[in-house]
Amino acid sequence: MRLERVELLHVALPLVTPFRTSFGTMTSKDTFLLRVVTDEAEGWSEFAADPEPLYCSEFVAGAETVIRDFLLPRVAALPEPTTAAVAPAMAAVKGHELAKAAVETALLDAELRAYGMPIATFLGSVRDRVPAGVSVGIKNSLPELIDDVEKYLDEGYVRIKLKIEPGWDVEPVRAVRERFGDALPLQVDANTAYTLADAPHLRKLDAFDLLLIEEPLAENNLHAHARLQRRLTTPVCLDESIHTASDAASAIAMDACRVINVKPARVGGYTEARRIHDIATAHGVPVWCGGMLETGIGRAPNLALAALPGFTLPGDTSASKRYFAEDITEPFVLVDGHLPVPTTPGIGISPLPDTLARFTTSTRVLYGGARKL
Ligand code: OSB
Ligand code: MG
Repeated sequence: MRLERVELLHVALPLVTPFRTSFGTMTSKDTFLLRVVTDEAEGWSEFAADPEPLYCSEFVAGAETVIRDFLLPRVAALPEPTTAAVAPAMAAVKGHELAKAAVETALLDAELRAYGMPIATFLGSVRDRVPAGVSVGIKNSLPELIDDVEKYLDEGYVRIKLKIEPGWDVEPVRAVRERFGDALPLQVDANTAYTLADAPHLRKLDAFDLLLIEEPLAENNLHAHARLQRRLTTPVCLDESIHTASDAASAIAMDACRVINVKPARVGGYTEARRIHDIATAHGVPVWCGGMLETGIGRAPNLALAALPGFTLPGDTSASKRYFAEDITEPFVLVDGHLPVPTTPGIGISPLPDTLARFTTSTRVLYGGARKL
């Protein structure tokens, strides 16, 4: 397989409803897709972060520079840009996991298309559909929250995640438990909004039998998360703090978490995500697949990952209409609380050309000939 060309397409898709977290409010998904062209097939991927570095340190304009100036030259220097060779070639560049994931995934898509192999087969997926959870943002009032949760449960979602922050934590959890009962699979995500001094307050959540509390403390502070876990019965789950399989091994060894949110983008791509699944599963630590409000391009391969045997908790892999009135791919539709695992070669989906064109705000050639897009 020979790399001929890499194109970057900026896209902006309005969200059906603003999504508020402890780090900010998103009203649209503004990011870029990568399209790689090889002599054998083309491949697609989506950069998972946002224009501003509020969830993580990476951001759209920075990733574009990193990919163009540091990652693609290393990949282009390979005799063949196979999935096995790409991550090692990029390893000298520190960090930038989300940018690396975009490069690796587009090339993986091209390679698997050339083989005629679906990503689910490549990863070792064992299910043909995965249960869908939904992440519910911070609201202005409890009645508004209850209405939203009710709507999602009516649609069939099998697990609810509430975004929390100081001032919006125990009361919303109590309200949802009181209205929907103790059997509802329920979890919370703080996106680093608390400190260890909040441990006595966070302990109040133990009364509500939550599946987990996600990333309560500062990113990368495994020690603090381990100290918090000792004081909670609710399992601590890490998201932002896990960038590599090595981080996962350390966190598990320190009892800094009892569950891991695996976002392939956050850990540099699907090969590292698979390693984290393997390490966690060997230790009896459940994993689940998180999300970044991706379009169908990012969502399709996430569904394949979520079908691995160690993904025993429902993911934030929601249906397309939870995010967008119109997606740039065929939409993923909830059936009986589940989404289907894609079965066509590669990541299992392609952009719809006309729709993509409507949502594309600009394009660039990052590598290869300057043929008009
Ligand atoms: O922390 O899991 C998170 C969305 C954007 C950035 C970070 C997070 C989220 C979500 C929603 O919780 C996940 C999704 O539905 O895609
Ligand atoms: Mg999270």
